[in-house]
Amino acid sequence: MKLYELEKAPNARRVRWFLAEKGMTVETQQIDLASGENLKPEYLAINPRGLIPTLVLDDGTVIDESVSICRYFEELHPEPNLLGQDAKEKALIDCWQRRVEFDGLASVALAFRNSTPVFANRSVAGCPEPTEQLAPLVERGLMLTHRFFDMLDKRLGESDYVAGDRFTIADITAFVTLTFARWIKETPGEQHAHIHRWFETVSARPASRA
Ligand SMILES: N[C@@H](CCC(=O)N[C@@H](CS)C(=O)NCC(=O)O)C(=O)O
Repeated sequence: MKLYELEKAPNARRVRWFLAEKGMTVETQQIDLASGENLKPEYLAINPRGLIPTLVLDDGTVIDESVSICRYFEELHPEPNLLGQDAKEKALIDCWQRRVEFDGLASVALAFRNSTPVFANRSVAGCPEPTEQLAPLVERGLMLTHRFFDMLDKRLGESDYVAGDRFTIADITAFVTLTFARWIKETPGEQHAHIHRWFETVSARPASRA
């Protein structure tokens, strides 16, 4: 199997980190988003959505969503468990993972894609048609990012990790979201003490450097 990805890209980092937690390695190929390699016919023949990460299995099956790729690896290598052990834990981890992804990662991406010069006219990831950057969407993305910081801090005031008392995929998505937010110069403030405590703990994991 082969994983198409880009070292710098937040979604690709989620998958790399997940693999590193499990001590797994797979063949990878870097796809340069800045130069638009993901929108060239060669890559669109692999993934018509023009997105990374994309996992292609030996039988040609294409899996092109980060969490679905992680789910596949979890089935292959169940330990350490990152997606939940029983019905309740699986549902809660999925719930927090999705909250962080939709409320946090997507909000940072909205502000980033609509403001970064390298994506001028490419404000929608994977879209080959020109998509102009829109200032109101930057404003919206920033507002939602701040709301996300408040929500995450409140959550981490209630539990050690995002989905409960242990490290899971929800922490990977949240941590990657916070480091991605630095690209738009947004960081949690002094009032977000729970985030800072958790961030320090999670940064100490060797796989966080994957
Ligand atoms: N929902 C997808 C999102 C994937 C995504 O947006 N990837 C970005 C890189 S982080 C991308 O491929 N961007 C393409 C582009 O910049 O045109 C996932 O979770 O895998």
